[in-house]
Amino acid sequence: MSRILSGATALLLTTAAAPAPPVPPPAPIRIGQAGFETSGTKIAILAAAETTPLAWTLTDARGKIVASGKTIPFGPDAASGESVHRIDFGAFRRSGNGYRLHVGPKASHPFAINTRPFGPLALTAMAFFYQQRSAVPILPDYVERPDLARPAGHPSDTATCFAGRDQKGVQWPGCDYTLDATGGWYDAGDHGKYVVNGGVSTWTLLDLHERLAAWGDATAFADGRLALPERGNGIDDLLDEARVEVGFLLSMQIPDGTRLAIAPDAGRPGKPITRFETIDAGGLVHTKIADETWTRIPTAPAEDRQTRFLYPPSTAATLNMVGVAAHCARIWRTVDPAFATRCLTAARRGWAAALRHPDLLTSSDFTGSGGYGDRDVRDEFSFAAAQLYATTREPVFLERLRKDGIFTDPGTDISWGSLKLAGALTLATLPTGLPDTDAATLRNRITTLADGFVAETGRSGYGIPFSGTRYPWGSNSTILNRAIVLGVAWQIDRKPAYRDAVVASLDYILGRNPLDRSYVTGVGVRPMQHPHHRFWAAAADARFPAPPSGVLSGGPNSGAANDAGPLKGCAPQTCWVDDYRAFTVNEVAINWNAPLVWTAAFVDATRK
Ligand code: 9MR
Repeated sequence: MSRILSGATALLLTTAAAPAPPVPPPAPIRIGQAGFETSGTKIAILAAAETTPLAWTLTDARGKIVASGKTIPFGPDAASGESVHRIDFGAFRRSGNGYRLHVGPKASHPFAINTRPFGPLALTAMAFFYQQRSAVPILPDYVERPDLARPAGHPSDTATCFAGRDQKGVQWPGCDYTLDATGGWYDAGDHGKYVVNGGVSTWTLLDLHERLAAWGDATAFADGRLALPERGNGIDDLLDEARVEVGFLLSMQIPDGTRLAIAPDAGRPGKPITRFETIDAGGLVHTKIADETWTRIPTAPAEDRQTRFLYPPSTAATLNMVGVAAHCARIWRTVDPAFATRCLTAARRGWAAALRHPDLLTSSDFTGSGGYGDRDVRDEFSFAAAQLYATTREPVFLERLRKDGIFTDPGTDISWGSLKLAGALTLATLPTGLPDTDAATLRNRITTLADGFVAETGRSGYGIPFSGTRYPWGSNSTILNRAIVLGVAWQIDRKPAYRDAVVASLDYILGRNPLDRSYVTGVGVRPMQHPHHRFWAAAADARFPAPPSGVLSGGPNSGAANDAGPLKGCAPQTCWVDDYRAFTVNEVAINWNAPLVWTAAFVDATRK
């Protein structure tokens, strides 16, 4: 091992990353650059001011016209800031490469039509997680280029509670214990490890695992499918990877009988922290383990010299761990019963602690790491109760879910801070012991929600299930999380429009957008190349590697329109730049790649 390690270090120091090849100029006809399914939906978008239908042609690799038709004018579209037309060539069903669409002198990039355009994407997007692992060396055998190997970062991530002044000048007292939180995934471009974001990311991957069989592709991530040190252990590779984060989440739980000074007013806007109170903190979960101050780009994980701290426990972090640990308990029951039992014990302990401390909010006032502050933890209670119920079938959790109204309002979107819908998706479609009428109610709510998303594709110029103009930080994940809801709706009643809207979401992410960019590295003709990442930092320092394939950018953030600088006044879908410094639009993160894996695997598994 040490030889491999020093080899990786030497590579890191001596291999100059190849400069990123320039991307070709944008094309006026936008397509999903991963290509189209032979028998699937095929939509391209043309930006053009004309208001009447225009003639389009499709040519094959030899330039021969193989299909033709008329565009469908949409008109002005606020999200893109363009006037657009839709080109629907779904009736053309012949596999091949080098196809192009044309409207007058305008043309698309060349593209492929084949049976499984999204299969490779699911695997390459999943490879992101191995490369985000903390505490283990990233070995050359499991990465696509030798310069992506690196020594282990934070191989012994043991820390005590933050003591000192936060950004608002509050003096935090610290604590008299340490937790060993070694392992897990780094969150994003930074080296923080956050329970809250680990929660939604792990749920997404475990949820995918639980559904693959229902989609007819139980072996999509079977042992050996991913490049992982665990390959050959006889266990599904998706589970091997997810377990890395489950283990981290469990490690952030406070031992029973621990007394801790907490700030009851933390995380409440307009309410400064003026007092601390000592509580029985046993079972609660710390929000994050992270650096005391921000490190620079580039910083290889192994070169991070910052002091790391545990940041205060919160109800939200506790319930994120509870939900995932309960999820773990039912999945690993057959795979590793001892691990499943450990998970269930942690989940129960966490649930009891959250009931004792139901409104311990997260303070976002520390520097060196992200906030993930969340003022409303009702949805985290629903998520945790849903996973606990699905695993144990104990009535107390169902009563809680009823009281919290999951059957009347399961929520509308999934994000790191909104987990009720994630719980509802579990309850609606998995064998959970839920009474039939309740399951039917939930299924109905989910298809109704999906119908609304399909309707939004009709109101969006680029045909995506998101017709708004407020593009939040990480908007690509907002869209892909809607695609998850659509995928589950398809699982419920197989309406083709649901699956088509999932494909539309992926097409948008992969180039069918006004910037004509694939937001996924290594995929398509104009991929993102310069993410905000402390190790994949070739753009900042040629001694560091360029990113691997399969990494999703956070995507357009309409907040950037108000900043002075190149994005000032940008139309929502164009508030993005491929610049490693632009962390509000071009970072990468576990909760963004996870829905990319889910949706790509869904489309691939449900291919005709
Ligand atoms: O994804 C998070 C986004 O919703 C928030 O608006 C933003 C600011 O608080 O933080 C994002 O998460 C970042 C986290 O705080 C630190 N690691 C990188 C994450 C992605 O940018």
